[in-house]
Amino acid sequence: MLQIIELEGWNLAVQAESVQPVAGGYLLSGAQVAVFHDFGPARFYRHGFHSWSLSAWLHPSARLPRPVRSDIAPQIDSPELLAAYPHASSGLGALECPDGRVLLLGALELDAQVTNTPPVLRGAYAPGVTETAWFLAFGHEESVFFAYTKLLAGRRGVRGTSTPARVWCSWYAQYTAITQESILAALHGLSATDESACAPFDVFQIDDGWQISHGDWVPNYKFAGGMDKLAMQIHEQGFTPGIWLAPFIVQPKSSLFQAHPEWLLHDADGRLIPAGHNWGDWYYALDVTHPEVIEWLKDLMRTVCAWGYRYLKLDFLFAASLPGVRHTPMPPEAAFRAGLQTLRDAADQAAGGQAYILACGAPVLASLGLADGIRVGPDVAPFWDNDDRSNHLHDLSGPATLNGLRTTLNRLWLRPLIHIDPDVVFFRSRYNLMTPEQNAILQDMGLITGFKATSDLPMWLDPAERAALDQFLSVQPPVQRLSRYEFMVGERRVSYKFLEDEWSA
Ligand code: 9PG
Repeated sequence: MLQIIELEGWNLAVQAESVQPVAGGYLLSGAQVAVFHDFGPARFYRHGFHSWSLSAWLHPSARLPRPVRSDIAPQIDSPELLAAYPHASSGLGALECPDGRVLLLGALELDAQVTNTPPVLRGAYAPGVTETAWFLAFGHEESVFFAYTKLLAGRRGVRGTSTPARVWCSWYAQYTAITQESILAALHGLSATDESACAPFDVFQIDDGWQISHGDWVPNYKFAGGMDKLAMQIHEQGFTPGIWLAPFIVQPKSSLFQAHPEWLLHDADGRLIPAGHNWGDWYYALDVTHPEVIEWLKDLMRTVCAWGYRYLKLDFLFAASLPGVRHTPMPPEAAFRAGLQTLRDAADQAAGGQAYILACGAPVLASLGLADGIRVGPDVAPFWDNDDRSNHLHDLSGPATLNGLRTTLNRLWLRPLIHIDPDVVFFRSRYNLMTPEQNAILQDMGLITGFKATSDLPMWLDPAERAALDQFLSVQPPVQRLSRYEFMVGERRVSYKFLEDEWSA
């Protein structure tokens, strides 16, 4: 049916199976819906598929070429969205009409995309999706996004309502070069019993570099003392032990890859589908609907929980959603969510409900209600931009503080549903190429999201930097959003206006 809706002077024609007014907007149904508007050229809110995928308000004149490297497409965004980049959006999309108010079209079920083809905003569910509800709202930006979160909360659930833990994470200091000794040195440098203690952290998290390979989640030669002993030592220093895993991906060098090629996602011709390229090789994805894979995943959760880890950073999770032939056929986000549900249930059971799951590289809307926290942007880095990736390869998902801030800022609306992790901030000037202003604006994002993490090695910080870190961790100033790009953080006005109308003509 086609229904005409008049919204305070603006005309919309809505094509859907049904259109029904609800609080704050309309409920639509239909595998395909279309909203015809008379806004003229309008900014478009594009929401990326997973943690690292570009989310931004795009000016109608924005020239944003498609990322060059199609071979690593799933690591950047969903392959379907990249086909219509950047005017296709994951789950929801929005337009800013000339008076500044916002029209939002948001899916209430998984596996949907919204595309901007002026003067039409289209919503489409993936083939095979049978529940096809949408929310359409018009009004002040913050209120329409908030109304959408309320409906998502009812459908998918809410986690992460408490104050997020303060996390020390090993990644952004030593990357994969961590050793048992370097981890212990950092631990003792941070611990409360140390004279020069600076750090009221809650979680001490070991990142990538401890395992033999992605697939063989056993400690490598650098962690010969065992991960259980390390968890005990972390616990003894008063921190919750945290560990990084990428449970859905498999490297060719792993024994898992050799032993169970049939567990990996293949295309219809039986060829392996690469999930991406990192650590110097291609990596592949598990079919998380395969009964033996499900058992293996449960076992992995039992193992790390039995070692004593309670904060689980589960990374590269998008891999479960690749298009491919599955043991049990299902659309991409549904497959991912089934895999995350397996991990959630197994971790809850093994840790008596005390496991915290931070989803990373994860389909965002499909993680709601299952993960406690989610990374909402690409990796930050001790540098501002990533010229090769951003400007030459047109890929805005690469590690760079600018990329992290941009996508995080455009996902702040998710906060009522889940802890949103903007990634770490830096207090060190050592091994840091950012200006004091760039550092400060990144630190402010930690305060705005309330998710506070750093990787700075305690011995890298001078006394003033230690004091600044201590202040950051101990004091939460009130935060008020003044506009899309401006905030009051305590008494300070903080502006991210440099993110407004990037790439416009
Ligand atoms: C460990 C890291 C850290 C980090 C995660 C994830 O597109 N890329 O090239 C790309 C590289 C690294 C990456 C994400 C994307 O980092 O976000 O916090 O845990 O893995 O390997």
